[in-house]
Amino acid sequence: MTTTEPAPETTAWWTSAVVYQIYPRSFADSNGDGIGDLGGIRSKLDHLAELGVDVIWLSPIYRSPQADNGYDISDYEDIDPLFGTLEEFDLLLAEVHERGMKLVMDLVVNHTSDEHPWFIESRSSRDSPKRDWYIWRDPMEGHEPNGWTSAFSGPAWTLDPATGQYYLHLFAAKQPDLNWQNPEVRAAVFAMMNRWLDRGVDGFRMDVINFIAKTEAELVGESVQPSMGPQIHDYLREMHREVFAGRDTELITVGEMPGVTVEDAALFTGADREELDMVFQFEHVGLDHSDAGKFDNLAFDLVALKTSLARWQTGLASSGWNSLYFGNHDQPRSVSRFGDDACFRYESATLLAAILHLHRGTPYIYQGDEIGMTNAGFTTIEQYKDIESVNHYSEVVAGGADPAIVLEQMAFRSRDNARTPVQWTPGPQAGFTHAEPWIEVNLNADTINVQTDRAAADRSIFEFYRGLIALRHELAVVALGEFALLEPEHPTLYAFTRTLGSDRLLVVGNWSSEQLRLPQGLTDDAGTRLIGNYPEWDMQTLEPWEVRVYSRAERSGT
Ligand code: TEU
Ligand code: CA
Repeated sequence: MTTTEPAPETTAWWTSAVVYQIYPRSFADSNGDGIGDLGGIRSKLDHLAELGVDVIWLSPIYRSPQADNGYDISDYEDIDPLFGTLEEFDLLLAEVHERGMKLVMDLVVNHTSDEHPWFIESRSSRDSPKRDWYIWRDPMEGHEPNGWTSAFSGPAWTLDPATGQYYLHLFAAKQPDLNWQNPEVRAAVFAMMNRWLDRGVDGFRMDVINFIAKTEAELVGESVQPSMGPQIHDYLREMHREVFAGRDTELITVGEMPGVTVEDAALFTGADREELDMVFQFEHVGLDHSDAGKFDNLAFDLVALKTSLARWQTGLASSGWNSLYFGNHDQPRSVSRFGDDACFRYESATLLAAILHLHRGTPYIYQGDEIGMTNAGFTTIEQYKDIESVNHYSEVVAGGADPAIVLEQMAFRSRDNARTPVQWTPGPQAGFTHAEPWIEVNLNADTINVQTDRAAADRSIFEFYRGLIALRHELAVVALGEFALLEPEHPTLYAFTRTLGSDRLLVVGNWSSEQLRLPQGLTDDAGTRLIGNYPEWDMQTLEPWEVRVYSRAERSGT
């Protein structure tokens, strides 16, 4: 493809769209049981419309025993009563559409719950017609068939005593993996997806979708995992044919893919390949810990982060598309992880937002990031609810680890950091619920909440996000401009340009809590400042966590 001919991706609506992720159980509780629900989401739609987001992605709301907060589904066709009903879902969908937004569902089809009727039938006997819908193996000399490990500690195989075979679960034992080699499984999943699209949903975020094709063992850090089989491309193309064909231009599809390389991603997202619109990659969120120890905290290195993101920008420049995120329900809060949430919370939260949103790709905002919510601050094991954290603690403490050290690591790394209730107002339970919340509200809720942030005239993180989203909607260069990293070796400066025809944006950010002298000439001829997080600025210096976006297009600064 030549550079004069725009890639097909560049005409897609989602190049100028921003997605907002809702983790329903922690968003807003409408019926006073301490758990967020559809009524809560409906009551906050104006907050999201005012922010300006184009798409809402809901983490799973299907019927589920909630062993992994809904990522263990026992009925794909119904809403969990914790969250509401199908009727209420239809109301929510209509209200989202009325406001000009789209709604994306989480699709968790690498595995089901062990309480799904498919699995209940599959485990009932070796001759069950659904036996082959899951992955069953004979014991190997009285043990697990191989050394694959579960992401939530322990082996990835559990013995079913009644039938004497092991079933595979890459996550919890309550999350058995479906066998995608079986065409009946694929047909059942595609039919279910079609029913949701017919109901009016606008696409899917696909949970660990690269795990559906499994081949032989591969060592990932200290844990042994199956490697991604080549059939993955066939499965995704079949899905495209069976589900998306004919309506894909209105939809958005994003595949979550731990371990995916940029070369793989170019294949998954190349427009002519008819697989996915974009993928969530993990390279940039894996730099500060090792695969072996998800809970180890390595020193943060900005050069490594810039190098990684720049490689993805370049790797998907001519074909394919990036999704952009610094946080989600599985990651620590971005301002606590990458910024300075103690001394420069407003500045570092807005810098992170500007840098992320000005890369080329579709940005994802995780709930609460638009007001700079921070890590949970938990200090006892009883405060944690996440299966990954709780299992990890038991496993390593049983193995002799010092509980105080494990808790310290978890305070930085646990998924629960991002799962505390959204802080709406000062006062009891931060306005999230009238009851006891399912997980504790952060102690800083009286100062960090939506009401207080939105009222903070010049220092509202929400307002800053609003400005960034508006820029993406207004300026083609934000959506499509070519990316070039500047000063790649600088340890604290994050600088890059975006260029489209004669329009050029320059982004300069100080990723540190110290003043920074800009390299000579960097901002000469930069043009007008479009957006920034300090009310006044000096051409040659960046204040702690200061970020500025300059434009050479004819447009007045704000
Ligand atoms: O996560 C997949 C994943 O690889 C990790 O990010 C995961 O959170 C964990 O750290 C594994 O070590 C997806 C979902 O986003 C996550 O919430 C689910 O728990 C998981 O799949 C299983 O469905
Ligand atoms: Ca509720």
